[in-house]
Amino acid sequence: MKEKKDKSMETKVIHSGQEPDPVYGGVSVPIYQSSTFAFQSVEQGAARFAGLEKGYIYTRIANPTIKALEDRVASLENGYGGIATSSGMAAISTIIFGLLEKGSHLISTASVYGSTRVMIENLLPRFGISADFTDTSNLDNIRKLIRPTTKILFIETPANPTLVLTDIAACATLAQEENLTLVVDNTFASPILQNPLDLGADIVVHSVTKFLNGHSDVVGGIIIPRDEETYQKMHKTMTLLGGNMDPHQAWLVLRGIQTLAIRVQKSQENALKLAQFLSSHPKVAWVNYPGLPSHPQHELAQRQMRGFGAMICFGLKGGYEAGKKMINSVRVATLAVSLGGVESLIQHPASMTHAGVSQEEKEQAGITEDLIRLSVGCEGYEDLRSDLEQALEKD
Ligand code: LCS
Repeated sequence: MKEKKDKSMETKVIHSGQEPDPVYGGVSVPIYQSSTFAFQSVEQGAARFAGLEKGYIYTRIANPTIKALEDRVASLENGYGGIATSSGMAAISTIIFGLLEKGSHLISTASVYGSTRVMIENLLPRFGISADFTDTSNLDNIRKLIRPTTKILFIETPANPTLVLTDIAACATLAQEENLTLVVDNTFASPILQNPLDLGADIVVHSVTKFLNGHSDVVGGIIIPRDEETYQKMHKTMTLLGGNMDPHQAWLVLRGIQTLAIRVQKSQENALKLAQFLSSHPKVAWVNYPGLPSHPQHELAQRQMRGFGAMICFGLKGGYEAGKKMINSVRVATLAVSLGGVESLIQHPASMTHAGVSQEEKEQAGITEDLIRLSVGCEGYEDLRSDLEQALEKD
């Protein structure tokens, strides 16, 4: 891989992991759409399996197109390497099944993506693994839950959908003291705005479906461990569980990532202005956006992020009923789940992305009935603002 360590993010998103194709010189990474790779001899095949000779064997284990993506994201996150997966959920489950065993305990941010919570709560007990969810923005909440069997501290910051932040460096210190593996879901920030490994985390995970790919046309995930030992463990677990990415999927994400820096820049500029617009609107009851001084952890956002991101959540004075009318009336933003694409998306987490989480747990996590989540895209600001304005008038 070309050495890009000293380069800016804007350069790394374009070049890291990518060399002109050694066969024909193609500037774009070729799609090696092959499930298997020929050996020149029995001896060579055996040497590759034994790890004595470098080279590809089988795409579930490794593939050149997927490797280019893994190297690029590892470079953006300053990690040892990357393990690309079929989805963000495949990445999260690989981490959990790779690190935990019967009797293990996990602590997680309460406001995490709905399926992350449902998976941890519903699947893990069948394997003798238990979990507690808490507001990880307060370190004392975490401390109180640590048991001798606690192995993972899983945090999502900014959190889906509440945009509550957790102090990554403080969690890293705690994790080190207590011998926990700190896993950070960095999907909402993207590596452009936040690098958890630099703040002491052990593993970063992304749903590449979101900002990394950025075009709402691919589902995928990636795991970036900080050290080689964890990388090897995660890679082995992924190949055994079988949640690998596909080469064509990897190629689309490689292409999407090349504009990550400029997309994030544009969408967060839009988001800050929209958050300010919503805050001053008479029908809006509250707005949560890390870039507003009113955000409870605005100071932490300035400290641990390089920008405030493109996600906003807010509630209307008329509550859920008013919110429903508003969401049904937007015309530029699209009513859909997911986030981080070039197009703005709006949704209602309590009945959509977090519908599987119980009422009591939603309340504990701050996922209120009136909460509307807006993923701000790269459209013209005035178009987005006037669209929200006309939709708010429908209430
Ligand atoms: N982590 C976060 C923070 C997410 O928001 C999601 C998906 C995942 C992991 C899982 O990734 P996937 O398997 O979907 O690639 N979040 C979604 C959301 O908020 N709306 O639709 C999906």
